[in-house]
Amino acid sequence: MLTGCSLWPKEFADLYRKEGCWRGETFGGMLRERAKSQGKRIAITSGERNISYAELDKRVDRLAAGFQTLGIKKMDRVVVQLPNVVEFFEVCFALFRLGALPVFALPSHRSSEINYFCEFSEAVAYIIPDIYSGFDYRALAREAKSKVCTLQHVIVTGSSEGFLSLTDLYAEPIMNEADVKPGDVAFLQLSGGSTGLSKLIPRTHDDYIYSLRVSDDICRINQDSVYLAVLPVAHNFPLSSPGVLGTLYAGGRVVLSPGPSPDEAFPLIEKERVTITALVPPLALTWLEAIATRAYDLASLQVLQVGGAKFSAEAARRIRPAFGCTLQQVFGMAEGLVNYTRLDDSEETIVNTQGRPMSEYDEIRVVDEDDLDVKPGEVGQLLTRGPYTIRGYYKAEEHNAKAFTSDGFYRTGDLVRVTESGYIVVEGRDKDQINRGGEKIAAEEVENHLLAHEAVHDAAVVSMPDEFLGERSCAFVIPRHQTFTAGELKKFLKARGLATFKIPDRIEFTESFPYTPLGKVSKKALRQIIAEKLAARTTTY
Ligand code: AMP
Ligand code: DBH
Repeated sequence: MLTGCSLWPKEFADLYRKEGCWRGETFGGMLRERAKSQGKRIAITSGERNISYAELDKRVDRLAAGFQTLGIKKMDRVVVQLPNVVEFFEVCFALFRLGALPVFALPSHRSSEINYFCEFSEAVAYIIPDIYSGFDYRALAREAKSKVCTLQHVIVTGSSEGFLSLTDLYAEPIMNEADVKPGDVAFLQLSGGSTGLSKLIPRTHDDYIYSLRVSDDICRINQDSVYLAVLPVAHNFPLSSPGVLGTLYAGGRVVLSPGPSPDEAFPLIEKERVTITALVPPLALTWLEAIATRAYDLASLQVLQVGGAKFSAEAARRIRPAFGCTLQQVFGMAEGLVNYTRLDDSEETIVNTQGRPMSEYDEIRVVDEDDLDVKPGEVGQLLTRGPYTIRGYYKAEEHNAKAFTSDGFYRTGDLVRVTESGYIVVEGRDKDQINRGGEKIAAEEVENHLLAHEAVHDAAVVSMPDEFLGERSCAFVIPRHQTFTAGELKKFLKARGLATFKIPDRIEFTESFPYTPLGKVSKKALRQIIAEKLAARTTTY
């Protein structure tokens, strides 16, 4: 057992097993089984490369042997920061087979996040590309290596510059397999966070594979499905809802897109006869714009999933006419609960709701500030518990006491209402977070970085409305004395190694903050101030 994790109490674990949710599968075993039953079929397409299930299975064994030679063993944590490349899969499955735990960093994370993930998870290894999207990840590795004492290995795909090269690690497979149990934690996923830094989310083989199986069923993923990965695969949505892992679970084919733009994705949809893909709302808007002017044949596309942030009903309504396929709204979270609109739902349900829980064992409550159930149809905070929703973050006892109820419900921080037919409509948020087109920003994390500047007396980060991204971030800053510019402050944050998407889109200097009657900074009032300012600007011009 990984220490620092509170998993499900025995009576729930017993129930989920008895009901057949948890069937005792592991990721290592799943790939082995697919390689046996359909070894010749293609698992992953990347550029001109097609990798069969049998080949993937073999390469995973060889890489696991290489990792083992380095001393990587069961329960070791390994920060994996890879884009949509085949190596992502080989690395993850090799670690799964050893019972070592990938910690899923996103390609957009920088030293501030990476040092923290390595340090907090006491990672023994960090796996990166050499250069991706113009950024040299080896610089991040050099910093992490000098700061984090547990970090023994940096492994690079491509030119390794003195670090270990991933290619050199593939070795003769070792026959004795690690004793990986289905109830073991398989990896640590990231939460967007609402207080301080991102929390780490322990997901077990049992619970995650259950979520894949149900997702596959709802999204009708089978051997003939072709899933195009356009979002970064380490993100929970393209990873599991049903995403790349759900596709592999069903024996389908994953096609890796090097990027999310229509110019990269549309030709791939045509060429590879893609049947399903997943987007965040701003990307869906970009694709809607592009489709009118591009002459690609996208007729193979059956389902376009949109999730990660609220998709407006107006944009949702345009999907079917533009793409000739079914829109599926997906409202999920790396902590567990995923809601889907069903493929045969009415257009009104698909356009106007964020779906309903995928599993009959998902329990949901909508509550007021006193944790009392609101009346049916009223807005409240969504609480949830179930066979694939965690009972606690990794090594976060104090935070867990607040983030979960005493009877194990996760407080999502989402304000929702439930329709008469049991569908969820997301109405807002009761957590100190900005959802920038699907990328989550914990306000407190950015505020702490701002406060590290000697000239900043106080800082408060809030969301501001944005037509394209839904929300952008705005930092209200009270300067201490000397004058400095917003540009300088942004540069300061960048130099501190903060991921670019977390750098405030706008900085407002002010002399004081509005306060609530209880003496807390009123973020609601700040949101209103900036929203009004923006609205005034659009009406003036
Ligand atoms: P995380 O906990 O970091 O995985 O982020 C999950 C959060 O993203 C949810 O709690 C919601 O706040 C937000 N989210 C995900 N999908 C949707 C959606 N379809 N509509 C609105 N919000 C969403
Ligand atoms: O935003 C998310 O985290 C998310 C969205 C859709 C998610 O984790 C998921 C589906 O599984």
